[in-house]
Formats: sequence, C-alpha cells, structure tokens
Amino acid sequence: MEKTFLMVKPDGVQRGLIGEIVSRFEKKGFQLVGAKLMTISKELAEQHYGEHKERPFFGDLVEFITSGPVFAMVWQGENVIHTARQMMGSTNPKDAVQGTIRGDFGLTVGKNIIHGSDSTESAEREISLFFKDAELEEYSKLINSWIY
Ligand code: IDP
Repeated sequence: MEKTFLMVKPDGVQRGLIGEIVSRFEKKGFQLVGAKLMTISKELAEQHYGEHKERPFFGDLVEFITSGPVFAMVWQGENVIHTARQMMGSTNPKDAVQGTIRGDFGLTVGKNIIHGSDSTESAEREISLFFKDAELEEYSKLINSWIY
C-alpha cells in the first residue's frame, strides 16, 4: 500500500492544529502507520529541504522548521501521496482553495502549516529520513473492508 510523509510544521503545532489535521486524514480513510512529536535538527532540515538550498528563502525555511516541535507522520492508503497534497492545498495559502488545510488555516507561504511528500521518490526519501523501519506499524483495520 502506498505511503507518504506528512508533517505538521511548528506553526501548526503552536496553533493546536495537530488533532484537526490528523482527523481529516483519518476521516478520509487513510491509515496512520507512524507518528512522533520532535524538534528537527539543522542538519535534518537541510537534508529534508535540500532541493531548495539555492533558493533565497532557504535560510528562513531551515530556521523556521527547526524553531519548535513538528508532528511527523507516515500515512498509508490508495493514492495517498497525491490525495494528501490535494487535501493540503496550494503551497501559498493565498492560492489554496477553501476546504483544504492551507486554504482553511493559513495566510502566508512561510507559515503554511503542513508538509507533504510530492512524489513516490520523495515519500520514500522523507520517510527514511524521519523514521526507522521499527517505528512504522503494520496492522490491519476491519474498517478497511468498508473503504476499499
Ligand atoms: P510544498 O511544501 O507545497 O511542497 P515547496 O515548493 O516544496 O512547497 O516549498 C517548500 C516550503 O518552502 C513551502 O512549504 C513553504 O513553506 C516554503 N516556501 C516555498 N516558497 C517560498 C517562498 O517564496 N518564500 C518563503 N517560503 C517559501
């Protein structure tokens, strides 16, 4: 089953949005297979956002993502990578449609509440950056037979 890496950023944690965000993915039918509250080191932040290291906002992005705890998660389900990105909304909350997480709760691109992997390759890379295999649970839920 497809897996993705999702993370409530420090602004989302501070604003008390962990429960709201987890709830949206649970209600959609996705299954949580790993989660932890953690503070990201500068090294991990630079690896995670490595593709943006030449961008002018890279320094601010690393500073922000390490500024307080994040809630890191792995979710699984059919088409979860793409669907989670749709549920998050556009990178800039001003363009994100209402009903999406960024559309409902965010105002600025620098504090856009949630991260989600954008491809199969980035999902695999990000899951292994943040989680050891032993931190991911494999379990079946009876409700899945009412979803699939
Ligand atoms: P994504 O988070 O929707 O995948 P990316 O383009 O991968 O978007 O950018 C990573 C993060 O960098 C964004 O979520 C946002 O917080 C931040 N970011 C992107 N563009 C800008 C910008 O122009 N100014 C400041 N921060 C930005």
